[in-house]
Amino acid sequence: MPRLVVILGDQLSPALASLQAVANDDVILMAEVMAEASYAKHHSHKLVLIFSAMRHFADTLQQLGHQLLYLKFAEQPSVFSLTDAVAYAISQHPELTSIVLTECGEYRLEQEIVSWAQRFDLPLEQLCDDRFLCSRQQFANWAKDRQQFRMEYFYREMRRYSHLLMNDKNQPEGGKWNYDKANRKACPPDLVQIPPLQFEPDDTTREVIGLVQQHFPEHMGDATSFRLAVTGKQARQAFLHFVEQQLAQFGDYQDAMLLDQPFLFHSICSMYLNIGLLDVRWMCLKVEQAYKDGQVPLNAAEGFIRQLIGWREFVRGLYWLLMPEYKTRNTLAANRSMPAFYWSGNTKMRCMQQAIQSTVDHAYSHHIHRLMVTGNFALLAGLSPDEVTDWYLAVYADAFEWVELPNTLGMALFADNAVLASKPYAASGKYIQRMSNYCQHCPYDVKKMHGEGACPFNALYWGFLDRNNEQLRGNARLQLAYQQWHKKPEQEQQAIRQHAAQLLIQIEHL
Ligand code: DLZ
Ligand code: SF4
Repeated sequence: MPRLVVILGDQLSPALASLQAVANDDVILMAEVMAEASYAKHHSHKLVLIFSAMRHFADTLQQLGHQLLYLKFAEQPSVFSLTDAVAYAISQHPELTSIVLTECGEYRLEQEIVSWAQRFDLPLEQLCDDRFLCSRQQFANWAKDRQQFRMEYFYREMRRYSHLLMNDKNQPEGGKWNYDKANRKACPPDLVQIPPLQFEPDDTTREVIGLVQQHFPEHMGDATSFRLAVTGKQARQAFLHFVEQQLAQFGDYQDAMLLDQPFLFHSICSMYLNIGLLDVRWMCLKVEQAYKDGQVPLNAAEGFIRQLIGWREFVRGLYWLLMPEYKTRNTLAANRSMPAFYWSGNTKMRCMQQAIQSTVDHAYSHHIHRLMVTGNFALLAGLSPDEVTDWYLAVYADAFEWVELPNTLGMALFADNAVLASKPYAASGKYIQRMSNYCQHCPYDVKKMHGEGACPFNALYWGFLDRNNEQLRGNARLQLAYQQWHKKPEQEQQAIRQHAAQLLIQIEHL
């Protein structure tokens, strides 16, 4: 009974559930299609990464002797979407009796996939994606009787379940579950940083770079500067390089930012993990081993493992639990259009310019750039969650909706009615000054609240609290901030309000 086994562009894992049971007469389908390449205006590096990694993965499947139908981009004029690709495969192989795939990562695509059974009149089997530690069903069980979903409690369960960084008595290594407070040091500008591994494009990648330049010339980034890993082997090399060279410092400096240092001590491996080139359990075991061998401190190992088995699994669980309604939320009724500089980096605000420039150059910026610079600005300025979430989904090579939407809509924009975060991550310029050296290189004055040359983050921060007073003043974690606001003389408050309003009028020119 030959089956059609569909492998998606973010399912490039040899251990994928649907590949485990492939029989000799099954046909594996992989397709580079316009619909997936254009539902967001993906960064050109993201397109090169996915297409090149798909082609390399297909080569491996072929070498293993599988029967593979691989459709290159624009090769078949009738194939625009994955549905068209399935139709084409069935027309070429009328002997196929069913369709199998591992559950996909986005609600949008899952809706399309479930329509295949009826459309093609074939049974459709969707397998659980066991590349995640926690299945959708397990998460739903965990969430069932809870009033509030807090990552910390979920994370503790995942630590017990995986037994990562747990001692013989099933207690957390070092006595504490979470060393978050030891992850927030500012980084001295002269600390030596070893950059992530880069890979020269091979013939396959060069061909894909040409394709992306030809078909997606308007998309962000210069495809010719692409130097990412495109195979599992390269991705593992890149990750081990991180563990050996950077992880020890990652613990202290994971929230730090430095001028012209887009990577600092971050692994940039989320983009490999999210398309299946790396395995989350293998990564965590390597990090745990580095700690056990005394190569990295506990705050580094725990901080890294928390991101993977805590945060990453938690946001995926919430996404599937709350979609599709989740995407429509806009708790603070924010509706301002995004200024054009989000696409170019052309702004005088040094912190924004740095975060956006590394996005343009590398389809990457690290979590504090995303949360506390570009995300914080979007929150303070009341930018439309629809537009902002589209931007994040498009410009980051690691962005798929299951991970991007909760991080942006919930964490950065506080638009999800406090499901993900218990308070908005709103901050004035002071936070950015503390965690970076950007303010020393900025024409704005971080100490000034209003008037000529004042740091825009300051007035926008107070303006945000003032504007959302009705909704936010009851939040226990904002009491101190509101007390500070109310302590300001009326005249000062008025000057800040006026400056904030002026900034929003001139937003395109900041
Ligand atoms: C993101 C992406 C892109 C750009 N292109 C393809 C493609 O051509 N073929 C494919 O199978 N998958 C692609 N993907 C990944 C899918 O969009 C992905 O499976 C969904 O985003 C769900 O996570
Ligand atoms: Fe950003 Fe304000 Fe600092 Fe300039 S002064 S870098 S705008 S926080």
